[in-house]
Amino acid sequence: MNKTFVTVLILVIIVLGGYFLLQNPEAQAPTTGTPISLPVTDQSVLVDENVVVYSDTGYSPSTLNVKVGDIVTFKNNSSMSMWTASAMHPTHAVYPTTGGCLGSTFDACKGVQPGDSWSFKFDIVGSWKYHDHLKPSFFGTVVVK
Ligand SMILES: [Cu+2]
Repeated sequence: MNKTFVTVLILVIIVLGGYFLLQNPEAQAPTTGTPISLPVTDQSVLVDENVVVYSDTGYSPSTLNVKVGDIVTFKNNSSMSMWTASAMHPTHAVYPTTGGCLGSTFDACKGVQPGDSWSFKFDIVGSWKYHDHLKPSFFGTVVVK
């Protein structure tokens, strides 16, 4: 009697254990077909950043290469105002567009405060020198190809 009870108990444990061993992997297996979406590199999101930083030591990089139609942002990280304008000081007439405040539209026409920036779109191929109208010893070049 006692031996039969123990045998039945062992059989029940084996059957239950087998049942859970078979059930658990099945329950944990992914059943829904939701694919893991990996981030896709979208080239159109990667906008070309053409930034020239103006600091208390001048413009950096001193020469920036861009493509025709690119916008260049002159960021004033210095402690003084920055008035970026086309060569030559003081007429600013080298960049061949008229209609700016002096000789060319490539002219901020005012002092840009520290922390602010000024942007200009280069539509003409060439090597365009510029300077800070308020501190003409600080200058640089934008090469447009
Ligand atoms: Cu000037």
